[in-house]
Amino acid sequence: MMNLPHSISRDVRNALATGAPVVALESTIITHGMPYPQNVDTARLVEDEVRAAGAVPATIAIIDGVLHIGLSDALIENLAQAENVMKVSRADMPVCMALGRTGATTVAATMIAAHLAGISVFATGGIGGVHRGASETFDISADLLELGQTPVTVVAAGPKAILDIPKTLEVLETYGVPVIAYGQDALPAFWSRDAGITAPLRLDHASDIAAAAIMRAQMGLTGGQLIANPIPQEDEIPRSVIMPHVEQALTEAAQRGIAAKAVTPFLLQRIFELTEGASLVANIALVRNNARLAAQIATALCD
Ligand code: PSU
Repeated sequence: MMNLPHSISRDVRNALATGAPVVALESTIITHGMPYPQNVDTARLVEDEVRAAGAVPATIAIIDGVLHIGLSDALIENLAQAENVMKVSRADMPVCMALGRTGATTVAATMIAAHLAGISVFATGGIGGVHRGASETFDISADLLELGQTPVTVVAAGPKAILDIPKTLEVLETYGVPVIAYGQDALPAFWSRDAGITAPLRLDHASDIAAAAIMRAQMGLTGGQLIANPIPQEDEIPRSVIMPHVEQALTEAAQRGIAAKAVTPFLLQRIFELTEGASLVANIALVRNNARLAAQIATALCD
């Protein structure tokens, strides 16, 4: 980290130096996942959730080639309104930094940055995964491979319902990633609490999730953990309601030839329109809920 162009905010630096809990937060959700101004409002609310739960938030992004661990309010506001921000994953992160460009970090890139900075817990909305039709397109998010190799516990609300969820679980199993449902047997699916599939693992306490991460490190195993935290009951959109909109958005994406990095942002935007904004309300609620659990896990790790 020392030799990289980077900037660690004072709060985050102090917390890391004193062994206080820190939670990493991503920035693609700000630039490519939500419209302005809900994106900046959400980024602030999520940071507030982390602080209220007793941890320090570290929102991560690349600004003019500098890897920022912890963004000031002004930088978050600028990023939320900026245009032509790169969506940066493992493949493009060094290019973005070497050329002095601005990039929002996906789950994969945020895990890399968090690990470089010594942060081991990260909260997001949903991870990328195996897209429908992947047997033809080979569209599998780099997030999955990153989970298989970088030791960060990622708290998400389960794979997004736009994905092929059974295939996403298969790939995670192949990469040796524990997929742990929090507090229930069913795997949650982002906007809904139940993907209709039982999760491979279940844990009910943040302290157990922390203990599993520590055991993993002690065994010298690479890779992280995926915690699938169900959206709160009062905020969920049941599968029967969201799935017709998901199917319609997927059909439109195929008709328009949307591919690669553009797929997830396109689908999220179309589902937002088709649900008349309800998908965004649920998305905001689930990210906040994930931030709370991540702060509890980070605190348990410090204990
Ligand atoms: N969670 C959200 N909204 C998002 C994302 C996650 O609530 O926009 C982003 C994450 O940054 C994740 C990315 O890494 O979507 C997945 O993109 P892809 O499918 O292209 O790998």
